[in-house]
Amino acid sequence: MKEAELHPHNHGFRWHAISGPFRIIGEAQARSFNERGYFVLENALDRATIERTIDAIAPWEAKGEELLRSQPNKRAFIAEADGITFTAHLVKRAAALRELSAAPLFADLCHDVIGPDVRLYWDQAVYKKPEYPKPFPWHQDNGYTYIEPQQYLTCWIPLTDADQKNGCPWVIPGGHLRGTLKHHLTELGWVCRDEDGPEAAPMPVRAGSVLVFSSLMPHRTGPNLTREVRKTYILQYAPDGARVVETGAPCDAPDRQYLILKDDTRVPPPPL
Ligand SMILES: O=C(O)CCC(=O)C(=O)O
Repeated sequence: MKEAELHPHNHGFRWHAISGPFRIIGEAQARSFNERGYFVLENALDRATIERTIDAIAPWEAKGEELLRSQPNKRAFIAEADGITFTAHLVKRAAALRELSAAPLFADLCHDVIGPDVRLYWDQAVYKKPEYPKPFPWHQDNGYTYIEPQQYLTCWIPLTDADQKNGCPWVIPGGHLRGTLKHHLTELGWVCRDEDGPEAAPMPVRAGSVLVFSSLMPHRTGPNLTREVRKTYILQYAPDGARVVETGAPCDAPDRQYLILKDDTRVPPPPL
């Protein structure tokens, strides 16, 4: 396959390798993050936390679905009623999610992968509805809103077991190393790669485990061919000082992009 073109904002990118001492990850996970762009944190969340997270998301996701139904073609940007919903900025609405975003687990991950000063950058639930046949196409998270530094952290937290039948992620190991790639916009989302190619690998992840990957790791998710909703909650963290390149805006909205770590010390989230 032809080498992908770089994003026009991406000049002179060099991968910043993570190194210890670590608080929560092991050497093998660090190596995987550096070489492949991702790792799995197994059994990181207990059942009660997952149930609490699902319950906190439910009313907002339902409202979003209802709103989509009232839109032309039941769509808004890349969301589709009875297909795929994106419910963003839930930390502004649900105390349980605010707590989760700043829990020691994620603060420790931020220390190991970004540190010493880190903010929550983005949060959203992504629900794939039963028998939704469309994939979510290959992209890098920094291909949506280009921020600098390009290298930030995505935690893909399945709330239901995710596998190839219901739309688990697929990854391109090593695809993070050249920085942000050129993307083009389609009806299904921004796209940096049209075909899987031989290196594409499915990443089934069970509820309770977390798929941790770089904002630069190309990934896609498959269709949901089952009769159940595939549920995931995504938390992204960026170094304090990160900015949106096109506007220069700092990623520090006080109500949702609060500090998680300051001088390597965990910061409790501001109250709702
Ligand atoms: O969870 C999904 O199906 C896709 C979500 C995703 O890749 C993203 O929000 O960047």
